Amino acid sequence: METSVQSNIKIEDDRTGLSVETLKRAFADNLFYIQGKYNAIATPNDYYMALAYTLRDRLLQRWLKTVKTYLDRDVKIVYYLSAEFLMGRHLGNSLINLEIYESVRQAVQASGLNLDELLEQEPDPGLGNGGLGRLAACFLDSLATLEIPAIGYGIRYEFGIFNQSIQDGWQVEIPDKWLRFGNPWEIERPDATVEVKFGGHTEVYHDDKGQERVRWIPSHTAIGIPFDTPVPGYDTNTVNTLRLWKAEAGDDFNFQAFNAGDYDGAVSSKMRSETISKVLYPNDNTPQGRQLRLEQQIFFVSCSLQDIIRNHLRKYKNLENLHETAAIQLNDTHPAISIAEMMRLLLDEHKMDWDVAWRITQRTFAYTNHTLMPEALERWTVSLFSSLLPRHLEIIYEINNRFLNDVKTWYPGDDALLSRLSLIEEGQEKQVRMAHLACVGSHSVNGVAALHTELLKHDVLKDFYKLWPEKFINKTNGVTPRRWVLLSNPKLSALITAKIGKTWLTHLDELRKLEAYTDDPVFCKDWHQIKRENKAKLAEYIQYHSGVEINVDSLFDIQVKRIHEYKRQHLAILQVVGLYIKIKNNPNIDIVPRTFIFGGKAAPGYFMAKLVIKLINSVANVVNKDPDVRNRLKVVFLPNFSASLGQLIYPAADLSEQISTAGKEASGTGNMKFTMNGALTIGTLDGANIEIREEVGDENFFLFGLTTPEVYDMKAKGYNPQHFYQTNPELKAVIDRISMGYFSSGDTELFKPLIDSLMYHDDYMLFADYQAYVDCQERVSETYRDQKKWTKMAILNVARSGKFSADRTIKEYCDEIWHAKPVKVSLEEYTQAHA
Ligand code: B1H
Repeated sequence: METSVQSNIKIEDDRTGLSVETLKRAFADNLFYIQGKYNAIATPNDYYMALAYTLRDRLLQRWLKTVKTYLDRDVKIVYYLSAEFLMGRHLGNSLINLEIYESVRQAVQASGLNLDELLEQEPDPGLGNGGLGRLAACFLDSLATLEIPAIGYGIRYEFGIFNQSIQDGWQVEIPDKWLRFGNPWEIERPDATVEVKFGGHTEVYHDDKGQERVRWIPSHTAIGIPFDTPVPGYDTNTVNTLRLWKAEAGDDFNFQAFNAGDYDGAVSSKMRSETISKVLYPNDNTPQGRQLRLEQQIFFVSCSLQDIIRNHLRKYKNLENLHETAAIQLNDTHPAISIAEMMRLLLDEHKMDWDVAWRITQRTFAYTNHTLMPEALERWTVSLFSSLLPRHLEIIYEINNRFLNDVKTWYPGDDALLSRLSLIEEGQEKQVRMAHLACVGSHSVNGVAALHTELLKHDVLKDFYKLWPEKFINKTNGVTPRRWVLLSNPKLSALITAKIGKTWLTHLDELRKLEAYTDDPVFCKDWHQIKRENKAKLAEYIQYHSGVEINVDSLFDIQVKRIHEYKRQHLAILQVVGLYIKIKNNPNIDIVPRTFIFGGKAAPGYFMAKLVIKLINSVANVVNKDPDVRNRLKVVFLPNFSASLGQLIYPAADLSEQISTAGKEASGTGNMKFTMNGALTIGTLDGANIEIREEVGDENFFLFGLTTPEVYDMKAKGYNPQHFYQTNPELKAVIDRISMGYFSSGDTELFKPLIDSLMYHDDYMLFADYQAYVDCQERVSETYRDQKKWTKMAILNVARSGKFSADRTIKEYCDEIWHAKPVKVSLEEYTQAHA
């Protein structure tokens, strides 16, 4: 087969050709010339690497042509700044997006190998914690697919999110050495290195025009080396770039100290720089206020902004039109120091006047908020700022002065308003409020689901909303159907494509056409059969990795996400204990067999979350072994939940658990992945659940629990969890069972912190929602008894999930925030120019 790319070369090139024969030859060639191996001594990793390079070659011509197109033409580029990019494995995704999965499978098979096994060799690049990092990755996929010029900027962590193992029921963290065998997907660009300053002091001086300016004399520097990874779009020539920065010691490596015999001193300052990009902070929804974390933030922000400015100046004379060529999105406040850094670059390095610099900055930046959790709002002490980033602190004070002066003229005499809005929080220790910096310095502030944005406007950021209502906008999250349906669930995808063609992959709304088949018995039978096969595959994995045998025909009830009290994994486990007690009290009770599957990591320093994992495993240990249960109830904790495990799990789910306390989950994105793969949701009116229910229909969604206003109300009136414990005998029995040590070999101390927190505080209102949840689960079971009805509901969930494509989300960002337009990348010209 010849592609249009080669139409004027004629002979298929081994680096670009897509025929099975060429792929097979290229694969063998890469094994020999890159891995330096031949078949008899090649390891599975060698084969994976050889195949990865075969794919990378095929991406490269599109990639370089994309870069060239953006350089040659007047295009607006979207820069997505994020401390996290949870990209997932690259190989499978490249096969999908280049649409060569089948040819490569054949080429690999013809070489006597199995593609699935090679795909499993790839380490999952875990450069993120959870939803926020994965959202950044889905956005890059959609940006490339929609042919929007875009670059993702972040940190090339040497160690990503830890690997989780479970020992004696407890989480144990294992370092993630993901770069151990090399990374075939990245290209180092040492020629594009930049320098970042830290510490020291500032000085005022007068420039040639006699104007007062500030100079920053740092105490030390680090350098950032970019590593580029291609981001291919689906069914397009566009291949965008993810540019991640690695930190190294600057040129100020102290040779004098070294020569004078102070080896330790010289080496330790070098190590200090290299430490910056060593490891991802493993917290989700609770930032760590450590100096190194702030160093990471300024490091990748400064590298990225300098890179953006350098590239802009290569094309244009000056920076005054920067906002016309660049849209910079801040993924939460982690890169919010950008506002001060951009001002510093424009003022100090590019000698711009304040007003011009500020106008450009505000027009360039936009900020996405991802959480309402009060503890997650980043603040840095003024003392840390002044020692690490003295110039940035001055700029922040100046921004604040000017801002508060404006507020004074708009709302004279309202001192309380001033102190609420200030970028500086007064108190025992003064702190810089990063969300305020981001709001003031951006032209757009968005939440990630409708409810979340409303709560931002009327609660967390209400004072800013009062000043600038036009800045606030909602952008409900989405996920890419390429990775999360086509790659993860090939059988369902084939069934869908057989009925409605393949356009749904880029126009997910077309899934609506499936509604016509809900009463087609053959289609429904195929659908059910595919779900069963996906469940069998997961069951096999569980059996292999956890030794638990599960009933494929039981209801697979799944909750996978970071472990957090607000997400309420412990509510699910309380309900499991309730069910278990019912069976114990009446061993012949007629219940629908269920398998409860949990997965997720706890932040290493989050004791309560780790105790929840221990509780799940302890309940599993008792329930799974109890002969009275007779396999009608199984509990599994799947260790090391990750993007790649997600690809196995979402397609196998019957029921998706989305049970956070109303008003706490900003959006959720796992909820969308489950829905797209035909799971029904049991959930609260929180985050994007609300919109999922709106789309799929009330009758196809299992809703329970307090609403956000009810949660606020109950708290305001003085919530007393004891009341629920005392008045609900089932709940009491559950709590007592755990307290008495039933799941901890008689140890009554083990789960006491968890039980006490529920009994005396219950911040997330599990007790208030307990009965509603149990009753709702009963409705789930009754519905599951009617498999035909269940399948119909599942089909309708998929058919109506189109809104949750990240393509829809990105189109909205492009139209309403970035004002960015698609740019076609043509390979024809490339071939001619190249030939
Ligand atoms: C989300 C985070 C987060 N919100 C701080 N906030 C972090 C905050 O390392 N830190 O300091 C890391 C992560 N993550 C999630 O974002 C929300 O909880 C989800 O509801 C949402 O779907 C997701 C994407 O918007």
